[in-house]
Amino acid sequence: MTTPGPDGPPRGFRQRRLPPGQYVPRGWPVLHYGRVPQTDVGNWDLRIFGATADGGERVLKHPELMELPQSEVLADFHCVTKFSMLDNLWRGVRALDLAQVWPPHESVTHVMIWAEYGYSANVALTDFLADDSIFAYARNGEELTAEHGWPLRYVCPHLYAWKSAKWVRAVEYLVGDRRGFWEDRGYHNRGRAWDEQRYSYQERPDDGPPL
Ligand SMILES: Nc1nc2c(c(=O)[nH]1)N[C@H]1C(S)=C(S)[C@@H](COP(=O)(O)O)O[C@H]1N2
Ligand SMILES: [Mo]
Repeated sequence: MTTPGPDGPPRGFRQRRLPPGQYVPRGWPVLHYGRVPQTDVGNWDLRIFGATADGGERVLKHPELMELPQSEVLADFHCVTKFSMLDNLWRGVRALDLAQVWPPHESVTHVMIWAEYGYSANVALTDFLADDSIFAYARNGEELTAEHGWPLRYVCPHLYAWKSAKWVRAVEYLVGDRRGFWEDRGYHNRGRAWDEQRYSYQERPDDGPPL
């Protein structure tokens, strides 16, 4: 992030801190495919499955999730449809902390984030374990609303926001890459915002599994 000078931000500050092609809208848009689920946290759980280190599967109820180390991540958020939200203070459980308690097998290369209604997004293990990768339940001191992903959404700010799945229900450790919902429907498999990896036609052979 650019640091403001002693007299405030230099000219063009807004422009220069945004990845190419992005703009800052008024307000926080709500964007997703399908309906907003109604969640009863009493019946909610988060499943960790696939290639776990010990081969087992874990199901965490909401209180168990809240017992994990809590963190905050300050980051911008970039949608591929070009809006960016600046300075979001996400609060939740970092993916790294989750992976420390329920580690992936050493052969794991990617992670699939699963959400309600079968929405999914794949991320490379290196992106999943990055410092800014967090399972969030609050933003800027306020609990997320249902339309923004409550009770739990994933956020990986350096990747386009379709990877930041709302209403997360499971984490699947993968021993090879597999495309998620949008990665299968025209968006870039990796989706790094600063490299403007928007569409699958931009992919090079090593960016993802063949379409
Ligand atoms: N479960 C789910 N999560 C999702 C989506 C979706 O369709 N379903 N859309 C993604 C897209 S494209 C964006 S830009 C962000 C938008 O998050 P917001 O509505 O909180 O701004 O959610 C992401 N997470
Ligand atoms: Mo998006």
